[in-house]
Amino acid sequence: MNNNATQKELPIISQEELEEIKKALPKSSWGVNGRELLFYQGFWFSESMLARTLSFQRHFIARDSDLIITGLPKTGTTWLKSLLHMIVNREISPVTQNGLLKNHPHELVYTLEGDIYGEAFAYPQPQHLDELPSPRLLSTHLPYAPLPESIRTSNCRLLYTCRNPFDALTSLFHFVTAMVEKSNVGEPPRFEDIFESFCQGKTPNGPFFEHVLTYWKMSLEQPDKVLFLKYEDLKDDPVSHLKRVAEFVGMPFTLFEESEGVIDQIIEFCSFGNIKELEVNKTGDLKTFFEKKSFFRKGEVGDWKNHFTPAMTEKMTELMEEKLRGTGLSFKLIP
Ligand code: PPS
Repeated sequence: MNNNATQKELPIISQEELEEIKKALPKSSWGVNGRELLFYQGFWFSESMLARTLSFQRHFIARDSDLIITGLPKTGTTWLKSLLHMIVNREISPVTQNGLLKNHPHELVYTLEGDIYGEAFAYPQPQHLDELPSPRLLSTHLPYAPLPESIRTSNCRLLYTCRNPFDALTSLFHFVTAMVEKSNVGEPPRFEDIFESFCQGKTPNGPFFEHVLTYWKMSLEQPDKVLFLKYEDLKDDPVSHLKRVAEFVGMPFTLFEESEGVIDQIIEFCSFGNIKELEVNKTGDLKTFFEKKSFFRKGEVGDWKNHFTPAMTEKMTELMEEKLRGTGLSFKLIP
């Protein structure tokens, strides 16, 4: 892959073409005010995310040096963005002056199909990507198979974050509820409706287990290409996992840094309690429809216990056992 390759030419995608593509796709509601998801390349996307995804697929050119965070929504993306930003920039901006003091993590690590491509540009235009210095820190919620070809074939590295499905679903429910309340359009969703959709695989970028398992498999087959991280592991043993991340991106901590406490400083700075309380994350919006604070809710393992009925617990447990059987993957459900 040519490391100097640049964005493919605009225009992104025409409305006409999009309508043609949409017509041919299966559709389903998912318990949020009758909003529809469309089934594209084996996964479910909202209408606006489909348009952005198509643009992203067609136009993005990866650099070998790119570091791309991937994962389903609500599985620890914001946390990993913070940690990765600090690991990569630790020489030029130490903890006391780091970029997270003045920027929300999503403003430092762009979500490709959310911030860069599509109709509602909030931050940079696609050309801006070419101006970012290497290594570029980027992110996407896309499953593995629909990723732009250059991501799959270049030497860029993927850091996958996942979380147990019980907490991921609970977090998604609260996030969507906050979005509906902010927009003042329609009724807030019901937990039981989102639960049923989730079990049927119908949530944005779902099916959940298929998303997780393709990256899991890739991480076993190509460990230099895909690093697989679990939210619960990061909570349990942040030091080891921070070291894994730093090694994976080719910037291991030196013994001197370890003895100076750099790892602990990064963990502490990015801890839920600290980062949630930063002024920059407490007020204002990201684009127009997300409140910055909605990306920091409880930050715990096991909050699902406050939402699941015994019947839901049984159903999700059975589904998880069925999907993960023989894969070697398991999740921790309580702290
Ligand atoms: S998004 O919209 O996909 O970017 O959301 P994502 O960041 O993947 O997930 C949001 C959940 O992660 C929690 N969070 C954190 N946990 C621990 N430490 C830190 N620093 C942190 N930052 C965000 C956030 O609170 C959401 O989980 P819930 O369970 O809803 O609290």
